[in-house]
This record gives sequence, C-alpha cells and structure tokens, in this order.
Amino acid sequence: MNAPRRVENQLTDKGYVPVYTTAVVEQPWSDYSDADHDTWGRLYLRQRELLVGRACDEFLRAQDDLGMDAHAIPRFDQLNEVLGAATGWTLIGVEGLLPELDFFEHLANRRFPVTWWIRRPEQIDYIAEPDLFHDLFGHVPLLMNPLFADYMRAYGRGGVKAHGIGPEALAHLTRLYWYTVEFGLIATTDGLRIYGAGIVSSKGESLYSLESPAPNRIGFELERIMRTRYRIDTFQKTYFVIDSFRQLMDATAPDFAPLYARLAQRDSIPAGDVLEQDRVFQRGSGEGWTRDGDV
Ligand code: HBI
Ligand code: FE
Repeated sequence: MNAPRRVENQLTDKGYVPVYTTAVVEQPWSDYSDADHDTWGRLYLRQRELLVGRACDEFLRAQDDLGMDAHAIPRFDQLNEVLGAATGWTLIGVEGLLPELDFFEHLANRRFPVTWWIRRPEQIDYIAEPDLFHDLFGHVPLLMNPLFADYMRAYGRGGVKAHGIGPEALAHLTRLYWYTVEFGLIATTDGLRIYGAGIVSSKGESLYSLESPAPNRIGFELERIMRTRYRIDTFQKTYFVIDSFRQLMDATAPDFAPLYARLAQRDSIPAGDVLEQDRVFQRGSGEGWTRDGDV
C-alpha cells in the first residue's frame, strides 16, 4: 500500500503536527491487503467487546445500522448510501490530518474526512495520528444520529467563523471539539457512557475513562471547556460529561463572538484542575482498571 504523502509539519498549540495534502482521495478498497483487513477485524472485535456497557447505546446501534462488521474494512460508498439517507452526511477519503480551515469547511458541508489508510499490525495498540480505524470506527457511527450530526455541522460552520476571527478563537473552539467529539462522556440512567471517538477507538482509554480513579469527570459547561487545556500524548486528566446530545446542539446555537471576547480576558485552566463551581461526578471505582494503567 503506498504510504500517505505528508506535505509539512504545522506548528500548532499542540506542537508540530503532520499535515497532509488536502486532496480528497477515492478509497483504494481493492488495494487493501489481507493484513489491513485483519487489522480492522481485530480492532473491531476487541473494541466492540469492550464497548458493550461502556459506549452509549446510540453509538453501538448506529454502528450496527451502518452495517459495519469485523469481516473487512467497510466501503465508503456503501456506508454513504446509509449515512446519506439518515442524515445527509458523506464520507470522503483523505490522506490524514487536514489544515483546520479545510476540515471545518468539510464539516460545514456535511462531509466527514476519513483517513484512507489503516495502521500497521505492529501499531495495533497505539498510533499517534488518526488512521482509518480511528475515523471510521470512532467518528462515523454517531453521524447517523440526527442531533449529533447537526452538532458536527454547526461545529464546522463555527470553525470557519472562528478561523476568520483569529488563532485564539480557533484554539478555544478546538478545545470544545477535543472534550466532546474526541473525548466526551454522556450521563445515562445506567451511569456514565462513552461517545467520544478518541475513547471508543482506544482499548486503554475505553477502560480508563470510566473506571480509573485518576481523571476528573466534570459536567458539561461551555466556557469551562473552552478554557481547559489538554494534552494529545496521554490519557485525559479530565473528561466532560453531557446530559444529552440535545445539550451539545443547543450549546452551539448562539453566536460565539461575544464568548471569544470574554475568553480572551480569562486565563486558561490546566487540564487536571477542578474548580469550585464544577459539577463533579464520582471518581472511577478502579475495578476493571489496573493501577499500572494510569498515566
Ligand atoms: N483533520 N482529517 C482530519 N481529521 C480531524 O479530526 C481533524 C483534522 N484537522 C484538525 C482537527 N481535526 C482538529 O484540530 C479539530 O479540533 C478541528
Ligand atoms: Fe478524531
């Protein structure tokens, strides 16, 4: 399989990140090797087994409705028929991480960029950048949920606006994506459940996020989230918990310009801090999570 083409490393507040070409590419489905399909299948089975009782029902049901399974890497064109009918979204193939404006413009037009290549077998437990498994297994299913799909589109439109305002606004908005779309938890009558793509696509973090006593779990509060820094190279020090996808959708309804102006006057908050006004959920029990797993 030909390796993805990197264009440059972009300096962001997360340090240098590889930024690929912004070209939309056809999914080279017939070029995937047996090892690629096997990697997909092994990751799929391991995560689905872990996620029953840990991921929210909407995620698991949507993944089944999409027709994803462990037999082979799903075909984007087949998924697009189901996804398009459900919420009007389309998957497009990309080389990898896009410059933020390109990414936001795709979301604003209900296009979700999916990395066309999958990690190598020796990377099965961790890969530093999003690959096909992270994007397709992690991000795509919830695009079947009309409320979440509308949130993602509203987020994209907000991102295009934030990009026009400047880098500080963009940094604040990127934290919202990080603590919801990537690492969000949701409160249910059966307890906390996972919906964030960065968690559901990671074996370690699927356990750690719910069961480790180490991280904070704090109720969703828009400004609090947008002030909270994060690290890209460890498990999260704090997870934010929404009450519903409707809450997420409503949070993106107002114009953020006044919010950015207010945030510019306030300090950011270290990832591990807990504030007086935080709505704190109880700590993980530790069962199912060995101490040595905590970072
Ligand atoms: N590009 N392909 C791709 N996928 C992402 O999830 C992505 C991106 N570029 C930027 C980005 N995510 C984050 O910085 C978001 O917060 C915008
Ligand atoms: Fe992601």
